[in-house]
Amino acid sequence: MASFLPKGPLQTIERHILEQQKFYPEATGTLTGLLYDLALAGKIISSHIQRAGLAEILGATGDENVQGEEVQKLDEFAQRTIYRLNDHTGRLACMGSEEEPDIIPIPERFPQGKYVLLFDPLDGSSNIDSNVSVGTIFSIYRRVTTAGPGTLEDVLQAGSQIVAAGYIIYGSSTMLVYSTGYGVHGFTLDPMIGEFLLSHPDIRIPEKPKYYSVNQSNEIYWSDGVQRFTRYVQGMDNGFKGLSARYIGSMVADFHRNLLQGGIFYYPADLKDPKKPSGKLRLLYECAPLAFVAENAGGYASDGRQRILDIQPQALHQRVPLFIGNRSLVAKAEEFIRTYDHA
Ligand code: AHM
Ligand code: MG
Repeated sequence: MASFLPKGPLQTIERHILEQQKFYPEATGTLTGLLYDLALAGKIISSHIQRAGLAEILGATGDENVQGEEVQKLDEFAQRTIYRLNDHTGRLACMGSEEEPDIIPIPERFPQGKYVLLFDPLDGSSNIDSNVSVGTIFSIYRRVTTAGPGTLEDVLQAGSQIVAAGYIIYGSSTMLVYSTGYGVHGFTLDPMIGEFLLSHPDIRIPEKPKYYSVNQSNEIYWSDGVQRFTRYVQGMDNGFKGLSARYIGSMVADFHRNLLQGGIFYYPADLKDPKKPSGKLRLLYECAPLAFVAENAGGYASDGRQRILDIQPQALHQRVPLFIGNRSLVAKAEEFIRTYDHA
């Protein structure tokens, strides 16, 4: 297999993260280390995902695979990997994960740090059995309390307070995309050398959108405004050339495609479904981190009425409707909702 080598100077993720540090004169290197450990988690999870089909076969007789390791569900594996790389470093005050009901404390025997890490270890994991792309989503905040173990207050912060956020997509190749507020940068994992190399510097969402991405089977449950907006993106409204539909059902993959190609992803509220009155996606673990990435690439994210990054979370697993992608399209969704839906 040939190694993936971009033309021009090679830039590893480590070097890139270090260079980004110059934007923060007060930086101590803690955030740099934290991001680097997330990249490492991405490599470990990626290699495990690639063997997922085999692990199933090799582990078929019992609970152990051929290496004598316990065969785990991949999302549990991803959860444990991220936790164990970050519990002892002294960088974090606490963590929060989509897989855990409560905040995850740092064990008392380890030093408490100044950051908070929130993550969805393996978003879209129900797709794994069909070999469809999945992803890890992360965001980092500064703690707001001053000392001791992190608290709920440290975790329930609006997305506007995010210090860094991004995702790792496990697709036909593995990519890490992140922002610290100075552009959005994408790295592709070269499996031959085990390094993330800069392949997509300074990603901007193209002005001209191509795709709309939504689970349209839910349409009967959407508000009038959202249904009319959908007609609009399909081009059934004067003056707008319709977009093509693409829906993977794995948000990181849907978001990533639209980030590179232009478009909008949305998961609206389901008005008649008591299980999803605010949609499906979680503000802290899914919506806010990707909203931060979208805005830093020139896009925008809204719940249909307000900027996602301005929402003050009330609960760890709070769900919100999400419209994310090209700024003009998300603003259009807000306009339809304002015009046709009564608050
Ligand atoms: P998960 O966190 O349980 O994996 O669910 C989130 C996923 C997103 O990746 C995706 O956009 C959405 O659920 C798909 O939901 P649906 O099957 O309702 O279209
Ligand atoms: Mg998820």
